[in-house]
Amino acid sequence: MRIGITCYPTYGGSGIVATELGLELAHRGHEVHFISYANPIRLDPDTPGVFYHEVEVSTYPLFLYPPYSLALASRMAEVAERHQLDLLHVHYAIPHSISALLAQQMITSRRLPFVTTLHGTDITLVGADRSYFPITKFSIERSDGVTTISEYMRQRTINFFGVQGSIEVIHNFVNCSLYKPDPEAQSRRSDKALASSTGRKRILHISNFRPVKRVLDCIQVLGRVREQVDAELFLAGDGPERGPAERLAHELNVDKYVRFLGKQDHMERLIPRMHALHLPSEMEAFGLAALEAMACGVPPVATRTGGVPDLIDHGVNGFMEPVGDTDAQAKTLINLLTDNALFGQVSAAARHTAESRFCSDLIIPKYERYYADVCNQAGS
Ligand code: GMT
Repeated sequence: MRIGITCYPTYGGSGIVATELGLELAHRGHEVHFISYANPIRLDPDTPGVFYHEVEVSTYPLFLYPPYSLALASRMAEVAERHQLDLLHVHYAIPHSISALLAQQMITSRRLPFVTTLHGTDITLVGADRSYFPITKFSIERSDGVTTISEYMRQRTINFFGVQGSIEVIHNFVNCSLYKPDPEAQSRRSDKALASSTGRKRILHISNFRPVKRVLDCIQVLGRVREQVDAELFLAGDGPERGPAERLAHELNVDKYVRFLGKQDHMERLIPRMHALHLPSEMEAFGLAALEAMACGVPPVATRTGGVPDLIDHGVNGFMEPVGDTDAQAKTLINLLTDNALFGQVSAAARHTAESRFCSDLIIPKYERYYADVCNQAGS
């Protein structure tokens, strides 16, 4: 098939899923055209079968807010015509699905179907905003196909928007050949590249540092953990809560044990060197970071929220504690980091979950089948 993919190209789960999906599809022989304002961060445009089309957003004195959605729609229609795309697949409802709808209407010679994948905050935050609620609902109703990444998100979208029509759950996935355990790196007592001192346990947090991620809880929890375990915290990513997190680390006198790594391009190299992933989010539609950690045999300590229970079986392949309960999160991390037998069991179960349920090889064919169904219906 020839597929056009649009996503937010910056850091964030939806862009990562879209990019990895495009790469996997290309690997399976499809022709994939990314249409966005920048090259998606994990995308190597030299990959065979992958093409990148930039959306140029011109400024004009009248445009206080340059109309990106319109420039995107024009580019989608142009690329779809020139490359005879079979389908557009947009990730994150606003504004991508509205641009896809416009592109569909601009092409009069045939019907170009489009699929929208809902990732989380497009529904829970943006879609809940009064200014965007009606257009989000409209965009879902007008999509030829809608998928989302957890059962929780499916229910929440139906309940909140009262949308008719089916929403398919296709979970997040991970490339299990790339994301894999590295027992030697994990058991190494120090790590020069990370400037990690001898014997310290390494806790990782990955996010875009938005308030919904509760990064400050990571710092609070580290403070408690350090009362009993010589541990340090690595924070990968960047965003608005970085400054407050740095200040809190200083106030709690743990700044020596907190390392801000910034945006990282090769998470598959970083994660296997860790002993735990801490994901204390207020809301997580699925929790891709937890899945990537599990594939590397790094147990996640997450919050029981949103779609996380689709992934984590508490006490078996990871842990879930209440949102904001930093005492419970610290206690769980202390147990995990001090009980080698527990660590070994959970680490192995985490890897097994990733391999047996969420590996790309299992999930990508679901997208392929879904695309075929949508194209058949659009053609009939
Ligand atoms: O919050 C993020 O990490 C970014 C956000 C996005 O939309 O880019 O991620 C969402 O999509 C990911 C991929 O499908 C999910 O794994 C995350 O759980 C989800 N984040 C939230 O719901 C907060």
